[in-house]
Amino acid sequence: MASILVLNGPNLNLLGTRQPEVYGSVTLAMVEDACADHAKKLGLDVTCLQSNHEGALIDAIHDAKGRHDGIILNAGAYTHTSIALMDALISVEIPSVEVHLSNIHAREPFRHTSYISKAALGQICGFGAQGYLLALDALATHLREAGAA
Ligand code: DHK
Repeated sequence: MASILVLNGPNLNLLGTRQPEVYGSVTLAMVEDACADHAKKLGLDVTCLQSNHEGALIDAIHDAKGRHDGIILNAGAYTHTSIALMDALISVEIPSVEVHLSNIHAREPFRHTSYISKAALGQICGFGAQGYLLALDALATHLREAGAA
């Protein structure tokens, strides 16, 4: 069974209470439960991790090599700043989908740039927590077409 790492970055542990008008009222635990349910329907295994620390996120991406077949990453604000996270994703060569709850392109200009996009298969943003499930669908299709699932 193909395995997917769902990785969330800084401040996403505060989902549910953090600016609900922007990020919604769903908690991270609810997002992770929904990912587990949806993955089961798709025949995928998921592991969920969240960290507020850039180095811990990089370590998680390195550790994913040989363990996970795909990565779903919401890097939070590191999306817009972290060349190191981009390099980590490129280095491990694991197919990745970038997710954001909010539509980053409709927000402040500094959120329009994503280093993660340069390393990801694609980006899903603006659909709230549903974005993670759409990312699972995208990865399931990608892995099936690549013969990896
Ligand atoms: C989450 C964050 O924490 C922000 O820093 C990004 C992203 C957007 C989101 O929409 O999920 O700019």
